Formats: sequence, C-alpha cells, structure tokens
Amino acid sequence: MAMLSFEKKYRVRGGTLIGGDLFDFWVGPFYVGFFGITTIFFVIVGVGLILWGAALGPTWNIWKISINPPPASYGLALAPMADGGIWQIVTICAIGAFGSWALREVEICRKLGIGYHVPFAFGVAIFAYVSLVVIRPIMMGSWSHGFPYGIISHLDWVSATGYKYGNFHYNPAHMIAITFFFTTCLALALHGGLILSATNPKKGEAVKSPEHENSFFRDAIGYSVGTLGIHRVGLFLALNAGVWSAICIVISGPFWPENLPWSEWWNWWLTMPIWGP
Ligand code: UQ2
Repeated sequence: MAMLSFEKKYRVRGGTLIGGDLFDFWVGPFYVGFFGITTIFFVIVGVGLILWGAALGPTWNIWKISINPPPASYGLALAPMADGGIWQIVTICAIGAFGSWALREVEICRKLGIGYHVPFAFGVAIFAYVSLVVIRPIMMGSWSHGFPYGIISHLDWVSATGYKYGNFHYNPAHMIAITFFFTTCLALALHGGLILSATNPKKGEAVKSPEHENSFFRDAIGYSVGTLGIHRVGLFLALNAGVWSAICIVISGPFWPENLPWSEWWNWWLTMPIWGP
C-alpha cells in the first residue's frame, strides 16, 4: 500500500502511555502501541466467546442468535458460562476493547500534539454503553438487567424495557436525548450541505471560500456560527445525545419505579400554581 507522502513526517517516536518504545511501531498504515495489542486481544477473545455462545444453540440464524445475560437469580455473582457467564465475559472484553481503542487514540493524539477531543468523544459513547450493561445492572442488583447481544434480541429488549419502565416516550431525559439526536442530524446536514455547496463546484468553476459559507447563513437566518463554531456545536450536540441517553436509562428503575408511567412525572406541570384554582 502506498504511504502518503506526509505520513513519514508525522510518524514520530514517543507519546506512549505504557510500554515505552516496545510497541511504538506501525503495521502498514496502522499504529500499534500497547493498546493496539490489548484491543486485538479483547476482540479475539470476545468474538471467540460470541461464536462459542452461538454454537451452544439453539440457532445459527444470524438474526436470532443471542448471547443473553444471566437470569435474575444469580444477582451480581458470576454465572456459569452457558447460563449468562459468556455474556459477562463478552461484556468485560467489549469494555476492554473499547477502552483500549480510546487509549490508543490518546497515544496517537500525544504523538501529534493535538487535543484529546476524539478519544474524549469516544469516551462518552463508551460511557453510554457502560451505563447500560454495568452501572444500571449494579444499581438494580442483578446482571440480568443488561441487554442481550443479538440483532433481534437487543431490539426486543429496548422495546420491552422502554415500556416496562414507564414508557420512555414520556421520559423527559429520553425526550432530551432524542432531541439531541435529531438536532445532530440537522447540524450535520446543514454543515455537510454547506461544505459541498462551496467546495464542489461545477466543472471549470472556482471553489468558494468560507466567506461564501458565512454569507449564506447571514442571508438566510441573519447569523453564522462560523467554521470553527459549527464543529463545536456538532460535538456538543452529539455528546449530549449520548449523555442524555445514559441519564434516561439509569434513572429508569434505580430512581423511577417499574410500572409507574413516566406520564405521571409531568403532573408537576399540570399542578403548577399558575394554572391552579
Ligand atoms: C455556519 C458555518 C458553517 C456551517 C454551518 C453554519 C460558516 C462551514 C452549518 C450554520 C449553523 C448555524 C447557524 C448553527 C446551527 C445550530 C444548530 C443547533 C443546528 O454558520 O459557518 O461552517 O457548516
């Protein structure tokens, strides 16, 4: 594979968090590092366990394979492999792989002398996952509250859990999370559209400048957030989508009881003194 001309210049020694120079090398285009090794280790063990769990049956139908958490009777204990133990170790491997990947990103940032924004953002996604399979199950007292690792089964879990814990459509944190997901799409559509409109002109025409981009939004809505600003807005919106998703699931069960409709929560609004008799 051809190496980009500038890659050599940026392939500098150092910046490692652990292992010194030992793993400080590249394989083709990929930086390895201590955390590249640990990522591969956790991925191989985790995927191997998923295949073992699938082999235990009852199906090889890709849509129906499911690695399930242990039954509630095991509480927060380790379960036998065939009865949720595989799920527990797959979860450890997933967190190990995601965490290793984030730390490998940190090492690359340190080599380049750039900010830690990318690993930080990935850390928020990891936090959202960990809140589902570790934080909330511990608060609920049983690993059975984790979600199953399967294509259809995790959808069934999301649907059942959303309705069982008060109907998430009325959960205020769920509402805020969804609003952030949608607004992230709006912002990326605006940004992607704007960049292509300016930098992908017809054959023979010149590429336009950020001044054109600013002018479009000043003409359209009287305000431009700016070329750096739109990326701050985008990161803010995307990270908040993950954070409010985590808040939504962690309050449902540990703080808002099962079978109490979230619609009841909105009574504070209906009973505000201003509407009162
Ligand atoms: C902008 C700008 C960009 C952009 C976009 C805007 C030149 C290339 C998309 C417009 C964005 C605004 C006004 C904020 C949108 C806010 C939300 C919450 C959706 O001004 O500067 O740079 O890409």
